[in-house]
This record gives sequence, C-alpha cells and structure tokens, in this order.
Amino acid sequence: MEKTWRWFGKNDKITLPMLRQIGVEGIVSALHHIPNGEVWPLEEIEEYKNYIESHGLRWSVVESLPVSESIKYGGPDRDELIEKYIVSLENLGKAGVKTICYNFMPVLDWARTDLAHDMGDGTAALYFDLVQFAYFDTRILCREGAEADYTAETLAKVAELDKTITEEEKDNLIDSIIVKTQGFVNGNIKEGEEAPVAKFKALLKLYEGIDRDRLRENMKYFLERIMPVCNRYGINMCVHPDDPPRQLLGLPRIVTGKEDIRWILDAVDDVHNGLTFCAGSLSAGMHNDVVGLAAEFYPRVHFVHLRSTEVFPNGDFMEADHLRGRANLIDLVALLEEKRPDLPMRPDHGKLMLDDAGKGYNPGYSFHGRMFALAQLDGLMAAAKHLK
Ligand code: DNO
Repeated sequence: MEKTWRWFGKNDKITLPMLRQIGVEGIVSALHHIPNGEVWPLEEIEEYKNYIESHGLRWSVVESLPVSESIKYGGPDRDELIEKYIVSLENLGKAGVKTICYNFMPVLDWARTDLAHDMGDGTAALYFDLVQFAYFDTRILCREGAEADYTAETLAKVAELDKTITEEEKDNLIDSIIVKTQGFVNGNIKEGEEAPVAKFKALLKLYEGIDRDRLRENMKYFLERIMPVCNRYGINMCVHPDDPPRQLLGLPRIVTGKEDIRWILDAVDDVHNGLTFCAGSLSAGMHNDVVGLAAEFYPRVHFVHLRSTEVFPNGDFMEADHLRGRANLIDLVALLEEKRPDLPMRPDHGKLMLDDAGKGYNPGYSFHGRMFALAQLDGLMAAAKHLK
C-alpha cells in the first residue's frame, strides 16, 4: 500500500522535508483554511498540489471535504450546499486529486474524553472514559432524557464523580470532547470559542426529530447528487466510520458496522461510493470483527486508516499500540496487501512520546508517535509482501 501521512498544511510544525526522511510517499490533507460549506477554488487546489509535489510527494487523499450539517439533517439550504460541494469536487477532479474522505457524523466528529492518558511508561494515548462522557452528557450538557442512555451503574459513578470533580476538570472535559478534537477537523467548534457548550447545544437541537432512517435518507440524497461528478472525473468518495461506532448524545449514527456499511454501499451501488477503512474506529465496537469487515468490503475501500484500540468491559476504550489491540492489524495488513496493494494507507493517531508533548500537535497527530507507528506498519507491509 502507499504510505501516506496526514499533514495539516504549511503551518504544520511537521514539514514535508521531514516526511520525506521517514519514507512517506503521499500526503493526506485539506484546504483547512476554507470554511465548511465554501467552494474550494481550482487555483488554490492546484497551488497546494504543486507545493506538495515540489517536495517529491503527491497529494494522495483529501481528508476531509467536510459535509455541512445542513446536508446531514436536511436543512432548507441543503441543495445549495450540495451544489457547492459538487463544484469543489469538480475542481479537485480537474486537478487530479481523486480520493475524498468525508464523514456523515452529526455534530460531533470523533469523541474522546482524555487526550493524554498516562500509559505509565512516559507515553500518553487517547482515551474514552464512559463515566466522564456520561458526566458531560448528563451534568454539563444536561441533555433531556440523557440518563436513559446509561446503565444505573454508570449513573451511580457519575453521581460519585460529581462530588469530587473540580471546575477545571469540567473545563478540560468540555475542551477534550467538543473543542480540541473538533476544531482542526473543520469541526463546528473552534479553539477560542467563548461559549462552546451553548453553541454545541444549539447544534444538537438541529437534529431534533432526525432518526437513523432520516439520516440514511439524507446521506443517500447527497450521494445520488454527487455521483455524476464523481463518475465524470473518476473521484472515489470514501466515508469514514463513526468514531466510536455507536449512538452518542442522542444523535443518530449510521456508519457503525457491517449492516450500516452494506446499506450505504447498496443504497448507491456505484464503485465511486466507497469506504475509508478506519480500523481503529471500527475496532472500538465490540460488534465489529475488523478483519472480517475488510474481507467483505475491500472492493469498495479507497483509503485505509491503520490504528487499533483496547476495549474494556465497562465501556471505556483506549488507543492501543498499532501491533496490538482488537483491530488485529497484522492480519488486516496481510489481507489488504494481498487484495488491494493499490490503496493509500496512513498510520492513524500515535502516542505522545519522546518530545512530542507540548509541541501543540493536534490530538492524536504527534510526530514521534506516528513515525513509530509508520515504522511498525511498514514492517508489516514488507513482511506481507515477502510472504505473498
Ligand atoms: C480523527 C479523524 C476524523 C476524520 C474525519 C473524516 O482523527 O479520523 O476526524 O478525519 O472523520 O471526515
């Protein structure tokens, strides 16, 4: 597979010459400065692409061309926004950038409660703590009916936590769940937002009355409208699975596992309607057999995120070492190297290690941690090719 790396643009402290040195071949990036819903102009796409190529690399994948909330919940301006999305796709197609990652998660992209969970050996990893998350949902957001989504045991722990949690800890929790993990992915809430919780609640309101069926209809509507431009330019759309793959905060999520993926691929049965195979996200659902999913869906996969998780009986999960955990990347890489050696893959997330901490990297996107993971994955790919 092609070794790619998520790069956040010219202001990223991790530079393209650094990436050349560690064996990266392709870049995964986006025009991050363009607000969600605006057209990506052809000249800017070309300029960015040329910049990447001038460093001996290629722009392999767009991650992401974000889908506006209104397209997801079916707001009155969705057709207008879809038109703009189509123009951006057309411009990307003209420039020859043809693999587009996006997601269809309402409001919240990915969810974690702790961005630097101490691993006890000097490194830190991303962590999702169910009690902390339930605390945010029931005591900070105070979402109506939220209690029904948690067990009595979890709610009892939330009540315990309420006795000791400090204001600073509450702020950190808000920052982790709805600010730091969201802003850099062209999310709804940017760093520095004054009242993130109020803004977030207003966003949740947009989805009142939108259940899984409605969200599926809206996704199908979107895909049907963009398929002609994808066919014209050979653009591969690849939806990112929900992270974690389960319902959260009363919002519907529709890319959680086998049945959901099958539904999406069949709803618009076109090879350009495909999947980002994010092993890590899928592995965080105990219902998912990651290698089994790859064996079933590989013909419609256009992009691969390699990462793994450890899932605990209490509902917590943690990002695991890339060679361990329930994603089983050893078998997964062997399978993909056999069936789809043409795919771009990137190491997804990495621990904070060595001097990564304090560098201001986006959560999950450390330098040494990801470089370490890339080396592990490179080893797996080399071994898989050798044994073929
Ligand atoms: C987090 C990422 C996601 C992903 C988007 C794709 O680290 O995996 O934010 O980029 O969901 O649209």
